[in-house]
Amino acid sequence: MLTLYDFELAPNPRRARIFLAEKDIDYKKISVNLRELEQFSDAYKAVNPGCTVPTLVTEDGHCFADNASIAAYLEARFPKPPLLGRSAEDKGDVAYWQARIESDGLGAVAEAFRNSNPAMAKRGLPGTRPIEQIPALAERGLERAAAFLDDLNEHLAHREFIAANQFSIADITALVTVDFARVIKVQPSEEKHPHLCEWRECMKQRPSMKA
Ligand SMILES: N[C@@H](CCC(=O)N[C@@H](CS)C(=O)NCC(=O)O)C(=O)O
Repeated sequence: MLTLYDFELAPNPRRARIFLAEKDIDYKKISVNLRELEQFSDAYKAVNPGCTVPTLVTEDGHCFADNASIAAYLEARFPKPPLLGRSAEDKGDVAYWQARIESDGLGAVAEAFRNSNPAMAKRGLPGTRPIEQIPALAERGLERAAAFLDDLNEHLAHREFIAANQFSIADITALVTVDFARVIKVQPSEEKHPHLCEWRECMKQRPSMKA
């Protein structure tokens, strides 16, 4: 059986859990408690030397140490339902939006959170090297995250899904990003972001979102 190294409260493993749930794949979960810094234990370093979650380990011991590789592997092995796009054009569109949401959305929220939260002192970026927080980056992250919500709202004005007129990994990443943005107190409002709020409500109806 596949094994997912996971942490319930963190956004990146949640992306992998939702992806697995959408494909209805059975797997075993092992929790790596980031609050207790278990990602830096020797046992976990042996699994993923980058010390981040999620990591997916296959039945024969192959490790995939981030969401991009996990999604590529699962899509190839379990093609249905397709979450990276169907046609060549759709795959391109999904990849475009996935990259944009990761950098302009999740990247912005992480920038604000990691550069301001006391629990993230000397952990401005994930990994084993100490990286000082930069308060100006926290401010920039807040501005970028707010702009991301505005842009996403505009994008969703005439669309049911983020990319290619179908549910995809881009919706998963966007939903996880918008939910996680609560940690920096940036959330969409009905007045300012009606299309984003409507899309979020639809996404929340999917059973996978509880994974
Ligand atoms: N690019 C990676 C990012 C993984 C990542 O940053 N995970 C965070 C949790 S959301 C982590 O493991 N942080 C460990 C730390 O902060 O030390 C992916 O997409 O999976």
